[in-house]
Amino acid sequence: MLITRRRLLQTAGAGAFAATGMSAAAFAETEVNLALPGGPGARPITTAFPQKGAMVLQRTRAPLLETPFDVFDKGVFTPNDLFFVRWHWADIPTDINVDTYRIKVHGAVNKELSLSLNELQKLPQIEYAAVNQCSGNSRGFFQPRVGGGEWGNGAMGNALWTGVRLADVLDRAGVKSNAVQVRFNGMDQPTVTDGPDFMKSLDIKHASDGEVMIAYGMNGKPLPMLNGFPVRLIVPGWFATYWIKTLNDIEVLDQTDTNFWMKTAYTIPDTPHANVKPGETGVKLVPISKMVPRSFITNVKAGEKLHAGKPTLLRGIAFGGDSGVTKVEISGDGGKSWHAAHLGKDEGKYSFRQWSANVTLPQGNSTLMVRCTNTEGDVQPDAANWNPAGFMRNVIEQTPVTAA
Ligand SMILES: Nc1nc2c(c(=O)[nH]1)N[C@H]1C(S)=C(S)[C@@H](COP(=O)(O)O)O[C@H]1N2
Ligand SMILES: [Mo]
Repeated sequence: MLITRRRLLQTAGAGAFAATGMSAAAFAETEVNLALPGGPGARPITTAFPQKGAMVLQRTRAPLLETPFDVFDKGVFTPNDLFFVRWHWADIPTDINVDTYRIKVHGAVNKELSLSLNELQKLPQIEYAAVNQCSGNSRGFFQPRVGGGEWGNGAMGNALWTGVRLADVLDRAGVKSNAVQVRFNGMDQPTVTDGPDFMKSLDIKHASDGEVMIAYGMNGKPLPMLNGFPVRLIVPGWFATYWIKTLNDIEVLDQTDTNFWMKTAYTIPDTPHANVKPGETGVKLVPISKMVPRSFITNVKAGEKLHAGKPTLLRGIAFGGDSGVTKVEISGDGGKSWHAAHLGKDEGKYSFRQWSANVTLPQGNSTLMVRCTNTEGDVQPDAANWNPAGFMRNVIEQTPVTAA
């Protein structure tokens, strides 16, 4: 149902994609300053991408579009047209024929499947809220600077996802007893000869847990083309790199996947907070996996002037990573003292959670801070982590303000 409605948009989508060949400057309407410590923080705001509103333009081809941070102050769910976009290869699908679209299930299975979208939608429907966050969200704040997309904090979003259990699809195919992992591939293709196709794998136990979803709905609507229409994988609590878009190939593997995107890219130091010293060598690397807790103030910006001696309302969002939010605390004095914030409605353990709190500031300069503790007892660290890929930032963020 969610999928067929979307056919109307196909022609419009394909035409508008021609714009993605234009230079960034050609459609820069306004600018935003991401205030990145390592250098140029100015980015154009663009409305040139199909089904997308005003987005921070990080790169045109393949599209990297960041959600303007103000969006996170407006609600706990990120609207589809403002949801960030990230693709590795520029050869991305611009036109989907929903009648001929098939999801192939093959490899170590008893019966190969070629599922149409109609067949997929006949499986039991599930729905939950979950945060999709790029491993490199906030990479632009790494010091010393690292290579890669210099994101601010907007390479994340929270949506209500609707779809079917990956486990139900695997059951229909009948997974063989020698299965080790399940590999996911989408319609996008490398644009250079011998470029590695973007594919990600999950262990068979994880893939069969009944939570991992093949989603066709996002906030009650079809997925925008740039976010993976018609279907994408949802791996709640895990970084977005596993959330394969335009999913059309599921392969059950009888050994551990060693493809480039599992073995080489998207690996992190096997250390607390994936933290190493710049230049450090000989560190064991493991594939990135679970997210970690984060929290943000969304209604006050760095450098803002506030009133002294009376309560100022702070509000924002928090998420637990791969578990729920237990506690959000705020500090108005740079971390010397902490006070519990009020938590908003619980939309599920993988969702953003809104919080609010009052803080009374003295005259002069103050540093506002917020920190989240998840239900596993994990709390955000005081010091920023560092690794060469710029992954897994979750330091307690600081917002300097003045009050008079
Ligand atoms: N098919 C496909 N799926 C993909 C990717 C990709 O390049 N191709 N990138 C992954 C990464 S690294 C991220 S951060 C998320 C971004 O999801 P979004 O564009 O819906 O925000 O998609 C993931 N799924
Ligand atoms: Mo990502």
